[in-house]
Amino acid sequence: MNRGAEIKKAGCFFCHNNCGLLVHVKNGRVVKTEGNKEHPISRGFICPRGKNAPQWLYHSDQLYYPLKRVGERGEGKWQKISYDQALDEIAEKLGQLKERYGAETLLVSEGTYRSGEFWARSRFLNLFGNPQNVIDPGTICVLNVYSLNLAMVGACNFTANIPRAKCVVLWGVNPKESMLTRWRIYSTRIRRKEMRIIAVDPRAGGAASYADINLRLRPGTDTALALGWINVIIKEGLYDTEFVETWTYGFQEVAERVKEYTPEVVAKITGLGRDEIIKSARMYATSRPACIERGVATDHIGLNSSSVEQARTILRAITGNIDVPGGNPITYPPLEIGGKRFIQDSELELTHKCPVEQRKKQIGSDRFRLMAWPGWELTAPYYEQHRGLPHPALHRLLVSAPLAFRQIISGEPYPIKAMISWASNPLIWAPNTKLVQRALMHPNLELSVVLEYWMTPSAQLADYVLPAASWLERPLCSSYEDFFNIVWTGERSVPPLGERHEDYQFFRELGIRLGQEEHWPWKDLEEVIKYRIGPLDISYEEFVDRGALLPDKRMGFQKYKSTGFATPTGKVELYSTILEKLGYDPLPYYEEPPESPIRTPDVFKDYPLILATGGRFMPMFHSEHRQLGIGLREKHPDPLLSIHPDTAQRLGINDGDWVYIETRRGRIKQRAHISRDIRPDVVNAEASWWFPEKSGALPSLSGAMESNTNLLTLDDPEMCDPITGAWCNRALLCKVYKVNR
Ligand SMILES: Nc1nc2c(c(=O)[nH]1)N[C@H]1C(S)=C(S)[C@@H](COP(=O)(O)OP(=O)(O)OC[C@H]3O[C@@H](n4cnc5c(=O)[nH]c(N)nc54)[C@H](O)[C@@H]3O)O[C@H]1N2
Ligand SMILES: Nc1nc2c(c(=O)[nH]1)N[C@H]1C(S)=C(S)[C@@H](COP(=O)(O)OP(=O)(O)OC[C@H]3O[C@@H](n4cnc5c(=O)[nH]c(N)nc54)[C@H](O)[C@@H]3O)O[C@H]1N2
Ligand code: SF4
Ligand SMILES: [Mo]
Repeated sequence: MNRGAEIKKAGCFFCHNNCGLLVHVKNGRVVKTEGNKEHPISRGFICPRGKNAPQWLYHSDQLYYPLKRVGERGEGKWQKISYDQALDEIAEKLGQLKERYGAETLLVSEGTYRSGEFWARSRFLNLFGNPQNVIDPGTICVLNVYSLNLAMVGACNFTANIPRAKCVVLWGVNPKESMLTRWRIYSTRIRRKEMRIIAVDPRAGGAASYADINLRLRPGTDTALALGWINVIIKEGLYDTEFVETWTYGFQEVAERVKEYTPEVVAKITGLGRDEIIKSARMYATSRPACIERGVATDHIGLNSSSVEQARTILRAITGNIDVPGGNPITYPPLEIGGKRFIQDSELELTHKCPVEQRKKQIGSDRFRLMAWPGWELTAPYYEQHRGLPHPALHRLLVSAPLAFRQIISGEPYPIKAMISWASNPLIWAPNTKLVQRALMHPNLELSVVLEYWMTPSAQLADYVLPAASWLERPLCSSYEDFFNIVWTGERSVPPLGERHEDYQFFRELGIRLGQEEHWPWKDLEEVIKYRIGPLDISYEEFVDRGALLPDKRMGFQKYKSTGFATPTGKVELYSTILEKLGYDPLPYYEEPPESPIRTPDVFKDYPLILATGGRFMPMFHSEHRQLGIGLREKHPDPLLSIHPDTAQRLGINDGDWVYIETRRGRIKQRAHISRDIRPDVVNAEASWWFPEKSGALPSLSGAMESNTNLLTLDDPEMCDPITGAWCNRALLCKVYKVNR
């Protein structure tokens, strides 16, 4: 054992589970990690990523010092400079650009939930006068769903109460690979035969292999299925009349809308059998309580993506499964302990500081209006009245990435001259990699700053790369973007290595240099935490030690009975008056995917397979953990394309062959993984691949153009979801052929 080791109770941030880990520190070095059995949520769980944290932290490729570009962008020539010099130069340039082009000229790119400090980015931008020109995968990852939930239900309503559900619908989600701590609950309950599972997934593997009914629909046809279920439930009188009458708005309009979506019509659209549609609708509606566990798949289908969540919300409501144990709870802050309140993210953002006239300058706010200021302004009064808190900007306000990259290149309607990218690797996460590369290298972009752990392909194209302190080097305090009334906590294990700084400190120090000094009183996260727990009777040491702060009564259900729902009508708006005010159809409707055998038959002739990109797999988390020697890549060295044996045989492809996957937009290669789990007309390509072991300079960019599925995805703004701006990573058309060596 590690004699003499100190043990720190950290919160792991290698993924969204934030497991509590015990970090063994010897002579100032992290030597070992293990699960913390006392953690109130993760209860001792640890996965291979968490276990390999020491190899990760001390890997020779990690960035410990700021770098300034000396050659051309992408040439790979860097000079080591001090953190202060980097900040001075960045602040000076940013100040000049603001003066010349206005505060809206800055764009921020960020990654999906990598820390609890999004409020600091918001605060910086509000004080700077920027209308939250922020791109983030949230547009296609749950934040779109959250915004729809706020509009229709008045709170977050997408979490599923698995421990008490009698039936769970796994809707385009594979928690076996993507939500490991949750999967533990699933597997216990599945083993005990305590719940039924309906999987809505074109694949049969992973979690879907445990399903009682697996609806292997044609990709992208999810709205049709959901509307078909509503049709059956209403026609057969399987809905909760009392909840519908008392707590919903627009039931008659819904009943009218779904008339056309008969099981026969839906069977034709989805490729499912009429009887399995009826049977599954009955199973969901009659096994109360039942919940829907949503996944990211339906956020990735472009045009019709909002309609899926609208229809799912209707399903949850009419079956009486909203906010009941075993259903889909509604959750919202603040965290209250003993009548005292933790200071939430939204209270730290200073949204009122951004001049109101700047709001209309947010990129695309006149086009994709729900996740922009027009939508925010409509939901804010209800949120604020019900919670007694400012309405979060955080990720309620996002710019659809395809618009932002186009604007960098065109300079229209106004120039984007500066970009700060933190916890984000847009060459890998954003759609249309070629366009992203053009934008990142464009002379219009006069300042490009990246905050990272590694020299990623996106960092290779920056002017400054600043090293960030990881979860092992900073304390954890996350309200999970204010979705819930829980706060995740953890202790700092070691001081930041080299010249690494907390992302919080970057925004603070940049802000101070730009005249925001009075608004940044806390020098680091520890001071921030002390401020935020000020009203509670708890010390800093106790806070970081606990792993999570839970409210007095963790899950109080049906509070709406006394407060109503935080919507304009005070009810669940099946017919959304907010979407109507924004100029959208207030009800869901089905639309063919942008590329499909039916919408684009000519394309289908040349690209006869349906392509899904994504499909989470262990041990990787997005584009991370690809570095050799941290014990993870070795377990999954190559990108895999899942293909049905019959399709593979027809194409002369054997298991393990390198194959090209080509869409109208480009081609990449991956290794064939032959699997009966996939439909014969569908292939699934793993997302987020790059190869850190390959040369970082152009043209290679660490292999970012070789196997990265975003060379294939569809980002035409006309094909994005009109409400949120979500683009298409799934339900695309492709062809596959062998790489001849
Ligand atoms: N190991 C690991 N875990 C992760 C992540 C990671 O990178 N690695 N990422 C995290 C993040 S940010 C996210 S968003 C989550 C996502 O986690 P999940 O929601 O589980 O996402 P995926 O596994 O990409 O896709 C889920 C399922 O959607 C199916 N699918 C594909 N197309 C369609 C379709 O058109 N309709 C339907 N109904 N299903 C379809 C796929 O077959 C797949 O089984 O995972 C989180 N957890
Ligand atoms: N084709 C296709 N594209 C997809 C998807 C798909 O399924 N298919 N999935 C989409 C989804 S749902 C998501 S969420 C996105 C994921 O996209 P992102 O969340 O942007 O994930 P990464 O590309 O891994 O980039 C994260 C980067 O942040 C760095 N990092 C991690 N933590 C920190 C930190 O605390 N501070 C700083 N400064 N840096 C940090 C990591 O080293 C890494 O390089 O990808 C999206 N893109
Ligand atoms: S990476 Fe593993 S140990 Fe860390 S939070 Fe995620 S599941 Fe838990
Ligand atoms: Mo995501």
